[in-house]
Amino acid sequence: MSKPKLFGISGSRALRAIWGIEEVGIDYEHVPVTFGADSKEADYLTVNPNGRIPALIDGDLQLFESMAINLYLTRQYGGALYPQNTNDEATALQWSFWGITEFEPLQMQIVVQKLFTPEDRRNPKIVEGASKGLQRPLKVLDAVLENREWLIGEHFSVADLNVAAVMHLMKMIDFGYAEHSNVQRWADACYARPALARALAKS
Ligand SMILES: N[C@@H](CCC(=O)N[C@@H](CS)C(=O)NCC(=O)O)C(=O)O
Repeated sequence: MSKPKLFGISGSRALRAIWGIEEVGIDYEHVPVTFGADSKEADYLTVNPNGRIPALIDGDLQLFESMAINLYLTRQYGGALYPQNTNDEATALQWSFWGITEFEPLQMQIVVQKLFTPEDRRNPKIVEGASKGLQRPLKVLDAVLENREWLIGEHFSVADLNVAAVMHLMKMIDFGYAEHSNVQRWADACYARPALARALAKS
């Protein structure tokens, strides 16, 4: 069988899945499709009809959505990165959905303002509102991490991977977690993982 193919450049949400595949440590082909014109080409649209990155092909499986890709990769190849019982598996799903529903939309408002909007057209109220809104999920995460190092069990798992991967964009806008020291400690530990460094080194 041919190697799994992972589509998408690291300077995008595809980083989440490149980090995931680097964590599981399998041999794979990286196809650096950008989120511009090449993600709208006919060939790529047969892989991800949404015209977005990342996407994965592994044997007969074609998959889009970064959280789903990481859940699949860790279940299939990740050993202890994937929860070993139904309760922990449900918790990993919970955190993955939480990341992209409770955190990402607010985070993206700030990212769009700070990274993609010319300075003279930025609206500080949007950044202020989203930053305030983020305090709610951050408080939740901080409380959960109060007496534990990782989101599930005693070691880094796909739950940490998916949530930290979603939150990774906050690093690019220097959004710190000063009031949420448990989040800061956990984020520092996640972002120190060699697999992330390898993922960031990809085009
Ligand atoms: N929910 C998707 C989001 C993917 C996504 O929006 N990717 C962006 C790059 S950061 C993209 O491909 N944008 C191209 C477009 O929207 O046309 C996931 O997590 O995989």
